[in-house]
Amino acid sequence: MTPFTIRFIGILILTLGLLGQTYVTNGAEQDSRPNVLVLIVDDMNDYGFYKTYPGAKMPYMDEFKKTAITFRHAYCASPVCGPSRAAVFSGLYPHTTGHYLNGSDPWRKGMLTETESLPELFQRSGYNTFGWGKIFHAKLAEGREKAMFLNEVHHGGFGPFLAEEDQMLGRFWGAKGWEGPDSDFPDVRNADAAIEYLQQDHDKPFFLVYGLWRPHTPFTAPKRFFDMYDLATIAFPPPGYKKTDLSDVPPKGQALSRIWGERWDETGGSDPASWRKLLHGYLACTTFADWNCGRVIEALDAGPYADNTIVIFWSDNGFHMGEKNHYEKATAWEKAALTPMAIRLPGGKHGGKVCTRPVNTIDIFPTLMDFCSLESPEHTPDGTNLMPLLKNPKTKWDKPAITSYGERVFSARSERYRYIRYPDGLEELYDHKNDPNEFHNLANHPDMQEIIDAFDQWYPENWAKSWGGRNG
Ligand SMILES: [Ca+2]
Ligand SMILES: [Ca+2]
Repeated sequence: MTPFTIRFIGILILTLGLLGQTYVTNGAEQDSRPNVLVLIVDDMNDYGFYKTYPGAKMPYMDEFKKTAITFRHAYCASPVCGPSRAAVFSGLYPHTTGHYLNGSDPWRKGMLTETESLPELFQRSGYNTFGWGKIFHAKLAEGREKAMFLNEVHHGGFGPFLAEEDQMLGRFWGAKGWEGPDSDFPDVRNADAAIEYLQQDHDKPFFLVYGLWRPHTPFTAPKRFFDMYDLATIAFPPPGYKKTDLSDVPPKGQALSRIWGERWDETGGSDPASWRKLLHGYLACTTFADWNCGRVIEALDAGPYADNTIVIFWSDNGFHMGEKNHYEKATAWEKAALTPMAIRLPGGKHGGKVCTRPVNTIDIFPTLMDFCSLESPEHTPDGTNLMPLLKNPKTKWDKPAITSYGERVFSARSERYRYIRYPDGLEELYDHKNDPNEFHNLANHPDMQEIIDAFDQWYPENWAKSWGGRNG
């Protein structure tokens, strides 16, 4: 090493040291903005969270709800993983971006390549950002993940997969308890990482995202979660199932219900034993996800950030387990659009309250912008700032929650009704006050025209051309 090199390194160390000092001092003295903990579950429907399925168990979230505002009518912008998450993290609807389907490559095609994401906005606004697990369900452009999260994100994946003899319809299906260690599950390892982060000292407020891979298929979880249910006595069929339900549904709706036709035909209505088994698996995976989220929340509560953190729990979409003769998501009905969602304010303000106003997970973006005093992004998010509802969950609210699945597959939910319009103009309308399972399509009832007209004003004028992708 030459004397020059030694001197240069010395100056570098000194400079970095001074920079570090300034940084910490500023952070400690000036920044009292709240931390943010985001918990995302994958494909979790209303069964356990909203108690629509008798006996579905979510003990940890039951406790959490006592300290949070539960949004009983929360809906996703898209009823599948990738587009739903793209909408939340960009604040833009699928009909704005053209990303309606899984596999549309939302972050590498079209306007989202140049749209600031929520984690990027947090980082630019002076937050530490930490992401772990399933977050986007889509590839990001080179360097983009680094611009979002300070850590190197560990994703994990859908595994572990069941042994071939236990699979049904391929490796993504099947239902059986896992005999190996808990650590075989990415959700467990990722929760551990989030817990560790919550116990560390941070020089700035943080934005932490923990994304789970369950209750998404394959339906496997540590065996003890399967043992919490008795296969022989679980409620069966699910309360929302009616064999002839599709008779009053327009052809496009019927087609969506058959998007994976053979899956339902082979292991559903014609094979109740397999259907029951899958239901058992879904319940077990729901309870497993509840446990993982609960561990992270308990760590938050036991650590230094308990009182200055906003916690947001949501699922990227709902899930059919036979309702409308369909498994999974990718429909315009309540079962796929409704998502568990609860927000705990620092200090647990309004804990235990239930907000019945229709909201959308896309509203998270503008809400956090306001709540955490973030910089303004260049784009204007489509969602609605939920601050009025966080201040008073009974605030008057006229806007319905919009969910779409493909160009002009429009669905909207008010507090009482769900309205659906397909590209050919055919419609469905359900009155949830009298028909919570959406059995009776009232769209052609003459008394309902006024209700339909009210929804019509929310029908988007422009529908971005689809970037394609795949069904499901
Ligand atoms: Ca999903
Ligand atoms: Ca029906």
